[in-house]
Amino acid sequence: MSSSSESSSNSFSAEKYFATQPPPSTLEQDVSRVREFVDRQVAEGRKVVLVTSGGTTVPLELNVVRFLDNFSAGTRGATSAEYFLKAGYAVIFMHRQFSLQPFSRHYSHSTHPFLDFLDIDPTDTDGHKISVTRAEQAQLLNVLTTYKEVHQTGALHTLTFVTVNDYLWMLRAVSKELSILGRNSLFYLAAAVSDFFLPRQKMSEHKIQSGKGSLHIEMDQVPKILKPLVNEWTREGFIVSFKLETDPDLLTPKSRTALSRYGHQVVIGNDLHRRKFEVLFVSPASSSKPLDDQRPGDFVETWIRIDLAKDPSKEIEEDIVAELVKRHDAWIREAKTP
Ligand code: 9Z3
Repeated sequence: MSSSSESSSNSFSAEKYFATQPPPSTLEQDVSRVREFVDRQVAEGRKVVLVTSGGTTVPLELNVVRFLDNFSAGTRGATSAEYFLKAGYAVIFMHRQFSLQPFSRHYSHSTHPFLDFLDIDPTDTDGHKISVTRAEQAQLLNVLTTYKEVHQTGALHTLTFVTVNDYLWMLRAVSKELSILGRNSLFYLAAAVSDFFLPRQKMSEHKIQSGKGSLHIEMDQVPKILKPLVNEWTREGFIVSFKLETDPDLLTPKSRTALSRYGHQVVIGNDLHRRKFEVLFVSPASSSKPLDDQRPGDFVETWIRIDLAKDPSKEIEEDIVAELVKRHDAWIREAKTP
């Protein structure tokens, strides 16, 4: 597969993208449910966070057999969603189908399969009595109690995407719905989104055949969606994007570049191998300076670190969310100050 990552000839503007790529078939239905959810939160005076989570796919065929995927189990998004709920936010959890979700993530089939901690009572001759092993009871009770409370209060709404096309259309539609909340909305963009895609017009209808030996596919660049998100779709939302790198030397400069380019509130840089115990917050030192004229000193940079050796059950998302809630509250207060 060949691609030229720096080529601009194959980059789509957001406008061109939405004019040429079809929306997912369930979009209208999804959006009307989001609208109802948001209206309820407005009536109840809750702040709303959109959490995106998991990786997007890029199908190579219309009748899709093969696709390109982006790395993400959905841990960051699902864990953060729980801490936002705890902080009193209503959460729209927009996630990759089958990736981790709030609450059920504690019982992932690969790391903590629930069948392993269920017991069948041997004294029950019908074999109908099932119980939870003693060691698991406290945690399950805890998770289940919060899960039930969240469902009762209606503070969590879930949306599903698979492809990068689903993701882009949904993000645009949901962000427009959130604009009614003004500064009371927060965007937490933790999904791992493909930088490249294959436009529908270039896709093979049927499964690509292997008879010709090697495979060469030229992909186009996915539009930089943060730009219209910040400038058009939601002018007042507090926007937090994530930057994922594998080369530690690139983390700080790339996070700064993302912030300067789009002019939003926070970029959280994370290294693939260190993301569970350290992240870098980058935000503008001054919002008044022209974005294309910023230097390293124009950024405020803060590392959040946790010590997993000391406290293995600590989740860095707890500290990330606590910091963001503080900053979001300050952002809301700032608008109220004459
Ligand atoms: C992230 O960087 C997330 O923190 C992770 C979370 C994907 C690393 P897990 O779900 O992993 O806990 O397994 N997300 C953003 C990745 C991304 O695609 N960012 C774009 C980029 O780096 C900018 S929007 O260019």
